Amino acid sequence: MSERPVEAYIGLGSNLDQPRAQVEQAIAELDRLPRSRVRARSRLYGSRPLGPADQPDYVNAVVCLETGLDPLPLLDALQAIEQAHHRVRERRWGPRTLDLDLLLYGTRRIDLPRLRVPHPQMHRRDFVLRPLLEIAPEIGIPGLGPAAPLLAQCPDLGARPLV
Ligand code: A4P
Ligand code: MG
Repeated sequence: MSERPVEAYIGLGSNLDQPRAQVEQAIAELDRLPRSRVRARSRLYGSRPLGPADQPDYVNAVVCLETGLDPLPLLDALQAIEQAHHRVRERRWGPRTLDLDLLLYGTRRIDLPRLRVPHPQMHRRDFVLRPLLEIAPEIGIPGLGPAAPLLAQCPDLGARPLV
C-alpha cells in the first residue's frame, strides 16, 4: 500500500455468461490488485438494460477500492480484468461479460482521452447510484455535489438488490 492510498469507486456490470458469477469473481480480482484492497462492496443489483432493449438484464455492483495505484495504472488493471473475462466489444451499450468503470478517484477530476473521472454518466444511472449510496450514503461527486439527491432525476431502470 502506498503512503497515501486513495478511495476509488468502481462500478461493475455484466449481462452475459452467468453475470452474478462474473461480478463476484471480478470483486475478488479487484481485491488482489497490487497495493489495493476492497474496503466495501455493495450487494448485487439487477437492472433493465440502458441502451438497446434486446439484451438481457444486467447485474451491477459498486466497490470501494483503497488503492495506491495512480489513475491510469488503475484503468490499465481494470481493462486487464475485463479482458481476462473474455469481454468482446461489439457495440456501444451492447451486452458484455464484464464492464468495469472507474467512477470516482478520491476527489480528483480527470479529463483525458482515455479516462474521465468522475465517470461522465454515473449521475444519470440508478444502477450506479443505488449501489454506490448503499456503501457510501454521504458521498459527493466532484463538480455535482452530494450523490443522494441525484437519484431522483435518474431514469428508472429498476435497479434493485437481488435476493
Ligand atoms: N474511459 C473513459 N473514462 C473511463 C472511466 N471513468 N472508466 C474510456 C472506464 N473507462 C473509461 O469504454 C470505452 C473507453 O472509455 C475505454 O477504452 C476507456 O479508456 P468501454 O467500456 O470500452 O466502452 P463501452 O462500455 O462499450 O461504452 P460506454 O459508453 O463506456 O458504456 P458504459 O457507459 O460502460 O455502459 N445497463 C445496465 N442496466 N447496467 C449496465 O451496467 N452498462 C452499459 C455500458 C450499458 N447499459 C447498461 C450497463
Ligand atoms: Mg465502460
